[in-house]
Amino acid sequence: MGRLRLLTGGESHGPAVTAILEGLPAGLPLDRAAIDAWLARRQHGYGRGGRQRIERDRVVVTGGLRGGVTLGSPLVLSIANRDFENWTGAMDPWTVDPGEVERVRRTAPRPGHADFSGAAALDRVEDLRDVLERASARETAARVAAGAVAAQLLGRYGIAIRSGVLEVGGAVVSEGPPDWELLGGVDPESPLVTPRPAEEERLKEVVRAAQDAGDTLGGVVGAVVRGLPPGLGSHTHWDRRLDGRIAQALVSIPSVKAAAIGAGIETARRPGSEAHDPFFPGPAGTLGRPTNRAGGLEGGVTNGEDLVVRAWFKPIATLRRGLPTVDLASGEPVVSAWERSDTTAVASAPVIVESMMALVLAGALLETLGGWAIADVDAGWRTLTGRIARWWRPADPEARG
Ligand code: EPS
Repeated sequence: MGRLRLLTGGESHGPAVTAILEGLPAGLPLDRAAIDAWLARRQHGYGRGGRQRIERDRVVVTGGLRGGVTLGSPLVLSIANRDFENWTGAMDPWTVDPGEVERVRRTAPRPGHADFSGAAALDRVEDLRDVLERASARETAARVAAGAVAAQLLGRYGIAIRSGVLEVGGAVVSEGPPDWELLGGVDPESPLVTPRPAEEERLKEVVRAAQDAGDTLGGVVGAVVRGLPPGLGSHTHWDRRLDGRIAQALVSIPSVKAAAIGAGIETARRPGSEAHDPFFPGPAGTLGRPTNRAGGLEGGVTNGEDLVVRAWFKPIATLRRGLPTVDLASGEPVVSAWERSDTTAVASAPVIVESMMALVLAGALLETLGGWAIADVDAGWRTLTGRIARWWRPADPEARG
């Protein structure tokens, strides 16, 4: 993540999930309410299961912050799992009750989950619980807390992100890459967080039908970042290219199976004359572009246009109706187990996508600007924006510098 490093830890029904964000400058004021607001967005949405009625995600900071201002040391962010109190016998880090451990033991892997593959990797096939607890998408709460911090750093320089759900279970709200204006239509309180809240009854029907059938649904999420200066990332080496770093960050979100930048999917089917974005002289010597098919990145480097991404989520792997599997203890064919699960978690996904984007982009921005004291980062911003001022202006005129 460029200059930022993120570690997360914690199991779904353990005491907490935790993020450690390393590489932030000292002197950055943080807004706790804004972090909690992002955590609440992640809990929101039509189609979630019973777990979200138990959890009330709030950030607890145990390092790297003093009086609401970063110290430049690793920032340690935790979110308690309220459900842990129902799981202490099985999940306490030190003392477990063998009866409880046996009660929650799983030996039949759910197809599509990490149950089998993770247990094979860690030699835990006799109890898949050891794997599924960590593979749970509960871990994304830690990413969102860290992402909300990264977004506050970006916001200091007038860089903002919008996101929304574009499709649910094949029901399309908006085809193709989204743009800033489209995502301005998202109401974060609407049931499915799409850019067309008036159409969400139709989508809720689709989710309800899947729920009734004991099935699950995926979807497509889009995000747009406005205000990024040209020149973040690098064309010089494969692992410095920002497009590759963004793709890795997005596909690492549980359930994401594909990611696209700009009109990446659509342009593969078009001739070059309809795939690229011509330059033309803009006002006062700036560069203008009539289109943004590249989605804000060329050669793995930001080009000053809006950065546009989409992520495709597969349906949740825990189905009430189950899927055929094999009990690894007996070798017998069985149907995968279900206690509770989400029918779709796609409405919680936009803020997770924003978080991963914010982390990668804040890391890239810090890499370019340099400085470990916020005053030096601000000076780096002024130097960069001054150097490129002939052809690029910040979207937000209030942006520092
Ligand atoms: C998840 C299973 C469900 C989800 C969970 C992810 O939890 P449980 O097994 O406790 O019912 O609710 O997501 C969260 C807890 C969350 O906060 O997003 C899974 O197996 O990945």
